[in-house]
Amino acid sequence: MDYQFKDIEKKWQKFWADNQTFKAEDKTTKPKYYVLDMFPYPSGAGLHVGHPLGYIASDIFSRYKRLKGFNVLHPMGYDSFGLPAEQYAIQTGQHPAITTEANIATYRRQLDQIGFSFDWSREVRTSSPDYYKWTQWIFMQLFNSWYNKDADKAESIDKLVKHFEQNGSIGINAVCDDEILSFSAEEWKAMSNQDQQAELLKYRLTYLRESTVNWCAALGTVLANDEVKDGFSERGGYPVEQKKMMQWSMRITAYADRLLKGLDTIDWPEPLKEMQRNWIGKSVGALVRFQLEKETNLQSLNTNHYIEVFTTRADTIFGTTFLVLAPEHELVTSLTTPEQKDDIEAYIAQAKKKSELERMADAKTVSGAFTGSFALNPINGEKVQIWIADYVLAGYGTGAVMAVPSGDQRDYLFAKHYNLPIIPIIDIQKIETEADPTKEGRYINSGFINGLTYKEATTAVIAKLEDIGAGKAKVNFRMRDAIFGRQRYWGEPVPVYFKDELPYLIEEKDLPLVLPEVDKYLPTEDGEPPLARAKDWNYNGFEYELSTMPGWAGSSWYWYRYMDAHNDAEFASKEAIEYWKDVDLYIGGSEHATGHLLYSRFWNKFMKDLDLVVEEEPFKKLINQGMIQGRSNFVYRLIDEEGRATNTLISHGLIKQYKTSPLHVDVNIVDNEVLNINKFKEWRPEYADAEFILENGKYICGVEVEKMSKSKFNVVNPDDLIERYGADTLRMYEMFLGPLEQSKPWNTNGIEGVFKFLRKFWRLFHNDAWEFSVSTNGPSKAELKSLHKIIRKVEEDVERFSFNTSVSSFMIAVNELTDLKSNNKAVLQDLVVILSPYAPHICEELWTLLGNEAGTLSYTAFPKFNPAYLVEDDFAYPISINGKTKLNLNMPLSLEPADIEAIVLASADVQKYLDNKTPRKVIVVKGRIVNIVL
Ligand code: ANZ
Repeated sequence: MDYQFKDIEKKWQKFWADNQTFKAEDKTTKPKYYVLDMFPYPSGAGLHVGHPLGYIASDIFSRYKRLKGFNVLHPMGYDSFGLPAEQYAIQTGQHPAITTEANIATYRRQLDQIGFSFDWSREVRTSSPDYYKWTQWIFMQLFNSWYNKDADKAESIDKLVKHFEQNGSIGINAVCDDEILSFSAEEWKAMSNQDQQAELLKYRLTYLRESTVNWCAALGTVLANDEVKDGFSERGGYPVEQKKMMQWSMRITAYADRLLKGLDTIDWPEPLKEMQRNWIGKSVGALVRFQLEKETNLQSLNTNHYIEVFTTRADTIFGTTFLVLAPEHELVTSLTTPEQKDDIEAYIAQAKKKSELERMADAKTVSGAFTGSFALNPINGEKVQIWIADYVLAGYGTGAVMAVPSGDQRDYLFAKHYNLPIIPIIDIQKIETEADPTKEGRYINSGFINGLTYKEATTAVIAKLEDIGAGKAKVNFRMRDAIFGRQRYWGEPVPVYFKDELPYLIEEKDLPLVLPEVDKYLPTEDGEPPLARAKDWNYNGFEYELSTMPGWAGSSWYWYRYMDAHNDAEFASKEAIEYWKDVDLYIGGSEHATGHLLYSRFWNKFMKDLDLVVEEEPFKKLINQGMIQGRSNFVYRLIDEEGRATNTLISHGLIKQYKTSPLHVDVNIVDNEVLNINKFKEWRPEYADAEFILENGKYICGVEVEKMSKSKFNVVNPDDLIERYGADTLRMYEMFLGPLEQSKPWNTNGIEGVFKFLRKFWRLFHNDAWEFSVSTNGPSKAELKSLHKIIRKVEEDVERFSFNTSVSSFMIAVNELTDLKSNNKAVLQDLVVILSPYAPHICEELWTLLGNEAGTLSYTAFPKFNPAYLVEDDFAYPISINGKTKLNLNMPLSLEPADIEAIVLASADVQKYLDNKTPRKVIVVKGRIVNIVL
């Protein structure tokens, strides 16, 4: 029978499902291997050909590892809370659970069609209560923990309370809020429960704090930085304000150093690690206190008679000519003199409209306002002006900087603009004239550090500051605590209720806290989140938290759930965690570099601290698959004299001769750049009577590579390709497109070649009448050579994730075997196993046809490579006479020189050249050459 991919693929997909072929074992002596894909958000649009790229690669790897004797865990699930379903719910009133369910069904159908070897028995959905019960449970553990810097790990809050009861706050070295109280054990015990709880909240790893957020009143919600553009919401264009709001946060900053160090222990792409390093942004510097000048209105300042700045360049302190505070800095009001009040207030109002991102990005336009007050440089006593400007961020360092116009570009621009002094502090001339061979630059105008290098100066200044009590060394991180709440409906409810305005956890036995029903998915009229609409929703009369968890909550631990997906007593059993440990290979898109991958590492480290998991890092090796770009096709409309596009279309090769305007055309009605004219006419009513100027009787379309998107009509749906060519062809073709990590355009044109290859492969097992026919004779050397070449190649390729290169090697192997007219059973059976990770359906079918007992080849052994078969047996010896090569003679490589000499001299062909002369000498170099000297 010819290659009937449709029947074959259906049959095997059903077999795998019915037999749970890919169910990973929980107890086995086999070594484990965990291959994870980033699970998808099930959107309404379904999969396009770009989505499965990473899944195909991970599937090949999983299947390969099974053949190599590993117990492979290769699960799949859905990150099913999120915005699109909610947005759709708002528009249509349809419950997001219903949309989500329907989308998941589409995804599942599409994934099944591609023949993935997922263990579906472990499927997870972040939006299902039996899953988010554990997301809520982990939140509770975070709430019940604090970060002990001395132990460098999270510990239980009970332990902290015990310490407070015995020793008060002395001896606690925690990552916590800035404004914590100092108290003795007695004072602690004397506090009301309310006050104690308020104090503990400053230590908890998840906590409520007033944070600055992008608040969009019209949408009734907080927006992420990338949802705000120029002070307006990206969606709807409503004004967005910087607003202080009580928000749940996660104290990820406690883990900054460990998140940084851990990067050195994992096998991830270097650019991705670098992005995380930048995001964490470790800065080694110093805190420096500038006393306020006496005239300043000190009464309203309480205790802070100084401004503290964070600097990474303490060495530049002699160049400080003014201070700049963030407009939100707490001292701004008290520092502002009556004369400057109007200026300062106007400036603050304007700064409020900009998001933090814009403030940082906007380096060219300088703006600020003078407070009217002065401070004193602690090192040289110089009096400097105090300004506010929005380039200083409230949330970084201390929210105040010492401005050094001769050292910092922004300070320089600012000084120029407002005519503030600039003091040069580095001897530039010396560097330029080679007088300073170190090229480091030495200090001038800098008192006791004059003549020192950067390193020496930094150390000297910090030592001096510490000496006079005006500063100290300080490491700062750019990373902030992560906001952990959204004022939206379709997310995990936070398992917290409020009593006397303080948050308390609900009891563990009351988990999951299920998302309540609401009449609408919008905020209430007075701006409360949608959960406020829920009727009779309270915890024994106390109000629940009304915000829900952010999108990243459910995805920050999901790989553990797959280890033990149906456990309702624990998020996963100890046993399962100890066996599976961590993810060996994680494949997904690079867009998650600093979000998901950072939060997951954070939660993992936290869970490790609590001994809930065993590994410090969750994902040992990570690969980012490249993007599949779209390949757009264009038709060209003729432009008439009045400049209007007409309904006459010019073929691409002829457009130089006309004035035309390009138009995207659906790639699905273009075959190898040739437009299907009839389908085009049917495509849109306005083209029904289009006319065409053709080349060689065809309309040729133009091509461009762009993002794959609906609006560009270049989306290729895997369903259509599977329908035409089958999943095995699609799988191999996606790999054939190029290296996995590289972005590349989709080009359907080559798929035919891959399909033909699979048919040719099928043909090897069949005679001319398409009857299955293999021979059981001993394989020839040539057959074994072809086979062992491909065994070695595929093994090497797959181990280094180079999937595209194996595809071409398979083609070569099949061509060689076809040329050899091979139908040797032993050889072909091994080939079936080697190819099966790439094209599993056809291989399973052939495996069965080869007479293997009904069942799957998934757990058979990958053929063993034998180098002996690759050793060349014969060698075409070049035979030269007096140093000139005359001919080649084939001889076995095993022959010794004496035998070779005998054969050569006996050869009639050689005799012709000898002219009946007796050679004076015959030189034989085994395996290289024979030279006859006459
Ligand atoms: C004086 C100085 C002189 C600085 C010089 C730089 C160069 P990183 O490396 O990112 O940590 N800075 C401190 N807090 C800031 C804030 N809240 N908003 C904006 N800028 C702030 O950068 C630290 C440097 O950025 C600090 O060192 C400070 O300027 C500025 F030649 O102090 B520097």
